[in-house]
Amino acid sequence: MTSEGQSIDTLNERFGIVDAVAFDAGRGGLPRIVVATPVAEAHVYLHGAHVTHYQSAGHESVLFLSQQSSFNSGRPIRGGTPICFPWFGVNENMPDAPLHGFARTRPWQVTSARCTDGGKVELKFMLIGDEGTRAWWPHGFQLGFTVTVGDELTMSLELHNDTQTELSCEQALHTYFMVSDVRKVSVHGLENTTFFDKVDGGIRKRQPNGPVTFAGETDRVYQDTEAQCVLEDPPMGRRIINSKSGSRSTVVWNPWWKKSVAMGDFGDDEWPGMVCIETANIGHCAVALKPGHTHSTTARISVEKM
Ligand code: TA6
Repeated sequence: MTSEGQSIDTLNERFGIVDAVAFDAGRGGLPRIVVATPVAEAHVYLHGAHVTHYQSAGHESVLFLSQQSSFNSGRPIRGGTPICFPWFGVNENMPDAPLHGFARTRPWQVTSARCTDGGKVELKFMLIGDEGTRAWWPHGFQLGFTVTVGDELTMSLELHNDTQTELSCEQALHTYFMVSDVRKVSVHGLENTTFFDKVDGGIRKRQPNGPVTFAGETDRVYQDTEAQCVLEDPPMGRRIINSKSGSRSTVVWNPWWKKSVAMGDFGDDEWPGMVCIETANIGHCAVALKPGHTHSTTARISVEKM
């Protein structure tokens, strides 16, 4: 029995937890899970299994969500953590294919909701390859997604290859972080790392021995890195720590004003308030999965005061 197409009442009967987990009709009427405990709160839409909000007790909200975002089944939500799968960016072989793959615009099934140790809430979702996905990507697959909400936010993609052939795919947890002003923040952890600069023809460069700072549109794919990234935001008096496992690419992105104006689902003046740090596997760091094997890609997000 899947959760797809089930009513909000039925979802609450099956997966709701008093004083912790409730389903409601979110923006655009899309089914949404609201997690609210003394430790933290979060919102997750079944559309794309999309985490749109996370805030731990004693801290400000962590994720950016555009006020102009679409909330309908045909479009991705702009902000939070879109799941990019099974390709990242433009699909070179299919120019009319959806940017960043299909996972973020498919309805995911809820498979479990439970409270765990330390007042955490664990939510599990599943996306299984079907006729609709095979139209874009001719492979069977089972893609699990586990969200753990507590004093940290942990998101884990578990890709299982249930076919007889090797699978190769790209993926990203494309997280948008809320910041005071992109011109006043810095991202530490990528020092001396090779990256491909999508703002400069995709050419290969090397990060200097210093943090990433922002003085214009920034769109970089850092490769062969498993490093933890620390987003320092002095005006907000906080550090956001993005630790990861099962990921060898990290994307750093801010559209700046010109690209923001060109995006209909992103406010012209929203660009100073966000930075994407994306836990990914892209290009030569794509995932190659043998039959019967599983690959997990995990982002663990925490906040500390500066
Ligand atoms: O991750 C950075 C990026 O690839 C940018 O090039 C920009 O396209 C961004 O993703 C947003 O993609 P979207 O499909 O959400 O507009």
